[in-house]
Amino acid sequence: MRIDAITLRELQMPLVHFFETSFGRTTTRRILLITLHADGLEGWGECVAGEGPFYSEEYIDGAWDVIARYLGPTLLGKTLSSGREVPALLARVREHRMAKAALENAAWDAEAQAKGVPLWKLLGGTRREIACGVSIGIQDSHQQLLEKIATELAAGYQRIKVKVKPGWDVEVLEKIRARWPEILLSCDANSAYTLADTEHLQSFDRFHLLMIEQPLWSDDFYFHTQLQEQLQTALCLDEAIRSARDAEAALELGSCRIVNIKVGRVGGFSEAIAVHDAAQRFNIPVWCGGMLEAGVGRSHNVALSTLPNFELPGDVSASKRYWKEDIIEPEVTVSPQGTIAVSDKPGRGYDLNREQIEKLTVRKEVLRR
Ligand code: OSB
Ligand code: MG
Repeated sequence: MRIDAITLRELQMPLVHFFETSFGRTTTRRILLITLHADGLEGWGECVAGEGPFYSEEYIDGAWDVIARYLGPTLLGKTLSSGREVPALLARVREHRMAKAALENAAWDAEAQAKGVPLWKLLGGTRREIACGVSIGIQDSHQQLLEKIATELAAGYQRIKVKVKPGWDVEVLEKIRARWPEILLSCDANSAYTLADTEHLQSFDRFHLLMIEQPLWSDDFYFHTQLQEQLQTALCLDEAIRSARDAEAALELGSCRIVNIKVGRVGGFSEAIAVHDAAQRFNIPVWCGGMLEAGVGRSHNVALSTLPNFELPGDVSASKRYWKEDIIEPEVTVSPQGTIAVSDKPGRGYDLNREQIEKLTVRKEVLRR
């Protein structure tokens, strides 16, 4: 595949319901979509960077800039036989993993179409359906949160994850457990605590959570090890794991017992597969995280989740939980058993809703040699 042109677009997509974490509230997503034009094929990728540099240092305007100035021009005119070749080509640029992932994943998307195979099989997937959980943000009231949980359980989701932060944690978990003593329940702090909160976090043990996700600093392994040693509950790292090397360091240190994989956070499918494999060597289960993706990113998450070590329900859920209308056709749907079935169609398995994409596009740039 010779890369003839790269299109960048920004879509503005209002969320059906705001999403709040310990670092802030999102009401409208700004989605950066990439199209690689190669041999008459179109590979699509979605950059999962946030609107601001709060989850990590990346954000959409920065990603757009580094793609338009550096990463895109590096790929233009190159002939690729596989998405696997992209990381080496982009390696001269440090970090900017979410920006790189959007390009690399678009190349895999095109490769799957060119080879006439489903993307999930190309990635090494083995599952025909994936297990789904939901991530529920901080709400305006406890009542509102409990109602949301009831709705998602009724829809069949297999695991509930709630966002926590100091002041929105123990009381919330107490109320959830009082109503649903047996459900698979976890919480995600997005780095809202410090080691001074160890005793407070130990008090979460009584809720029998599946895991506590990223309680401490976003760049830390060492202090998570100290915390893990003092907790019964398993820790899971999200933000801190940016590569397979990070996963190996964290697992060797004992910083966590579960790993969240986000393909954007680790820089693309090649590295996501390497993180998956590293965790598997340590007998550590992984699950697929989400970044409030629109349909392109969501379909890529579905494909990744079919790899064998994705043993726990992920945060990849139905399009309609986020969007009035998604940008793919069909939208991602979840069965009453809380699963998403994967398609045998070549490529990502979901067509683009081009009319919807055009309608939502607020900015567009085409890179050519
Ligand atoms: O930490 O997993 C996270 C959303 C934005 C940024 C960080 C996170 C999240 C989620 C939402 O938890 C997962 C989803 O439903 O896409
Ligand atoms: Mg998280």
